This record gives sequence, C-alpha cells and structure tokens, in this order.
Amino acid sequence: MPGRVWYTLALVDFCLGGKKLKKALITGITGQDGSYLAELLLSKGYEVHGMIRRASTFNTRRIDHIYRDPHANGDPVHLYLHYGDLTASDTLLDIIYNIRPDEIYHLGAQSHVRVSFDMPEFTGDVTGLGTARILEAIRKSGVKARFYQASSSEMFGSAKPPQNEQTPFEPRSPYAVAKLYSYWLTRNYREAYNIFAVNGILFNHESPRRGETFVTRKITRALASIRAGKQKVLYLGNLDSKRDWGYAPEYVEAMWMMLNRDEPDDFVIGTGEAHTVREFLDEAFGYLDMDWHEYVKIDPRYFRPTEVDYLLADASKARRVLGWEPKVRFRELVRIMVDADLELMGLECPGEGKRILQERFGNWHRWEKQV
Ligand code: NDP
Ligand code: GDR
Repeated sequence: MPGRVWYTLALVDFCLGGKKLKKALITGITGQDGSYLAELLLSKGYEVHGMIRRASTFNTRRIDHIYRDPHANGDPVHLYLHYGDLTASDTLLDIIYNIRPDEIYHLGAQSHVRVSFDMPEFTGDVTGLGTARILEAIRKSGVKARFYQASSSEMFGSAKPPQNEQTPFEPRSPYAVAKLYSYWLTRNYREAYNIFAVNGILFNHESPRRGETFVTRKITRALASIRAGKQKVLYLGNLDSKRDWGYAPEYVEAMWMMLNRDEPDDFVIGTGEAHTVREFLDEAFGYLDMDWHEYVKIDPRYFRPTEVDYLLADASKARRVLGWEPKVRFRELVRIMVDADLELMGLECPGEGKRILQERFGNWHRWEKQV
C-alpha cells in the first residue's frame, strides 16, 4: 500500500533527524520555462520532479546540464524525471500520489499559437483538458499541493491594451481558448475544493532557450546563420503585431513568488513595454550593423487566421503585492539572444548581452548553458 510506505519513510526520516526538502513537480520541464524553473528551485534547495514525454529522440537538452544519472558518483542532484503525458490521467494520478509534491508548476502545453489553428482538437486536449486531469489528480489523491497554472496574455486577444487582471478576455486562437478553459478551471478548483491554485497570466518571455519556431528566436537564430554565410533569406509573417517581450528567467521567479504567499491569487506578469516584430528586427540586425530589409521576405503561410495585434502588460498588481519587477528591458533582451545565437554558431559576438547577464545575475543564470 503506497500510503503506508510513504508514512514509514516519513517516520524513518523524522527519527533520523533528516531535514525534509520541499518537493516540486514541474510539467513541461523540458521547455524553456521548465528548465529555468528547475534551476531556480534547485538553487532554493527543493527536490525537483519533472514529468517528461517519451520521444524517439532525446528531448531533454535544456535540462541535461542539471541532471545527474542516479548511478553516477558525486554530489547528489535532487532532480528526478518521470515519464508521463498530459493526455494520460492514470499516470498523472500515480505521479502526484507517489511524489506528494508541495508545489505543482503546470507548464506543459501545446504552446504554439499558429500550430493551434492546424491542430485545434489536440491543443484542446493537451493545453485545456490536461489541466483538468492534473487538478482532478490533486483532488482525488488528497495531496495538499499548491498549483500554478501557466496562463497566457494570449487570453486577452483583441482586448484593448494595456491589459491587467480586470481586463475581459477576448481570445483569438484555439490555443487561447484552451488556456482560458484552464484559467477558469484553476479558479473553479480554488473556490470549489479550497485548493491553493493560482494563475500566472504571463506575457511573452524569451531567452536563448526559447523554442526555435517562436518569432524572437527564429530571428536571432537566422541572424547568426546569415552571419555565418549559411542562410540567405528569413521568411516571416506579420511584422506589425506588438508584443510585451520580457526575459524568461525573471518570469519563473514570479511563478515561485505566486505559490509562496499566504493566499492564492492571480497575477499579470510583463514589462509594460511593447514593440512590433519589425522593431525586434531593427534591434537585432542593427546590433550587428546589418539591414534586415536585405534578408527578410514575407511568407503568408506564417499569417494567422485571426491575429492578436497588441499586447501590453499592466503588471502593477505584481509589483505592488509580489514586489516583482523585471530588470531586463527589450533592447537588452535582444542583445542577450543575439550574442547567444552567435556563440552557438561558433561566431564571435559583440558581447553586450553577455555583459548584461554576467553583471546582473547570479550563478543559476549560467551563460554557457544555452541551447
Ligand atoms: P515550451 O513550448 O518551451 O514547452 C512546453 C513544454 O510542454 C515542453 O516541456 C513539452 O514537452 C511539454 N508538453 C507538450 N505537450 C505535452 C504533453 N502532451 N504531455 C506532457 N508535456 C507536454 O513552452 P514555454 O516554456 O515557453 O512555456 C511554458 C508554459 O507557459 C506553456 O504552457 C505556455 O503555453 C505558457 N506560456 C508561455 C509564455 C511564453 O512567452 N513563453 C507566455 C505565457 C504562457 P516536449 O519537450 O516533450 O515537447
Ligand atoms: P505568440 O508568439 O504567438 O505571441 O505566443 P510568437 O513568437 O509565435 O508570435 C509573436 C508574433 O510574431 C508574429 N510573427 C511570427 N510568429 C512566428 N512564430 N513565426 C513567424 O515567422 C512570424 N512572423 C511574424 C506572430 O504572428 C505574432 O503576432 C507566445 C507563445 O509562447 C505562447 O505559448 C504564449 O502564451 C504567448 O507567447 C504569450
């Protein structure tokens, strides 16, 4: 009986005077945010458990540098990985029941807005119903875990900027609709079952670990590739949409802050500064004294059937209540990403982005661990 095993282990630990580590479970640990969050929680002394999907090739490149094979000698790293999938409720229940985490960060999702138009049903299953499966696993297992839901500024859709916690949602994609389902379900489980469940409504956040098909990373990777003489043209879609782009490692700190308060509540997180894709191109190419007009072509295949034109965060509640404030601004973010992709391509970089990281951040923002 697993319950008895856990009770016995807890008793042994207590008798031995062992100090119990706080336990966190992260879904989506192999993604951009999951990898930074795992580093943050390990640095805070947590035992971290991550759920990963089985794939025919390795999908753990963002966390390989913090994982240690349990058979290897050396200092223990409190990071454990478990196979599971957001579409399979039985494994979710097993994982939560067996680990009994104190905190669950639910970051796993089909997270690409354009792809959600091609795969609306799948996106609803993973990004929407996946949340229902986890919340049900918490309820059924009786585990007293706090729950973080990765909600998104995409839920605001065509709502007038700036957007805050009071702004009515006007979603514009199957992805945003699936995230709204999860948002309301999180609030419902908080009210119905008294679960400490919160929504972080995060605006776009980027980094050198950003997925290669999101527009910022697509641009910085292509720029490095053009610089290396390996690519001549960069095909993009709508250059006029505006986004509030921040630096991902700062956003995962906000997630932790939300789960470590006395009361559960929902928060908007963003920089309060918005720029067009065109301005991102200006900054990125301009940093290397290059003109993007010579390389960028428009391919209508990247247009979305319905676009979100203008997202701008009003994160004043997070500033006031959490004390959260972003340090990295737009121009600096672009430089960090361009430097990283140049180095990844084996090229020399101007170094301004590297300098910003080295000056402002401690150990866990290790420059060399970019993918
Ligand atoms: P990524 O796309 O980088 O990571 C998504 C993660 O979800 C990956 O680990 C992926 O695993 C996992 N995943 C996908 N499908 C499943 C599934 N069926 N079962 C289990 N795991 C699955 O996203 P980000 O790190 O950028 O974002 C984290 C979360 O925050 C997402 O929910 C996203 O929608 C949300 N969000 C992101 C924002 C941003 O700007 N980055 C802003 C607001 C919200 P695998 O590696 O195997 O593919
Ligand atoms: P977004 O990010 O849709 O805001 O969702 P993305 O980088 O995909 O698009 C931002 C804007 O750039 C325009 N764009 C292109 N986008 C992509 N991907 N590829 C292109 O070639 C291209 N050309 C122009 C888009 O039309 C859009 O206006 C991200 C994801 O991380 C979500 O999971 C998250 O919830 C939101 O941010 C907040």
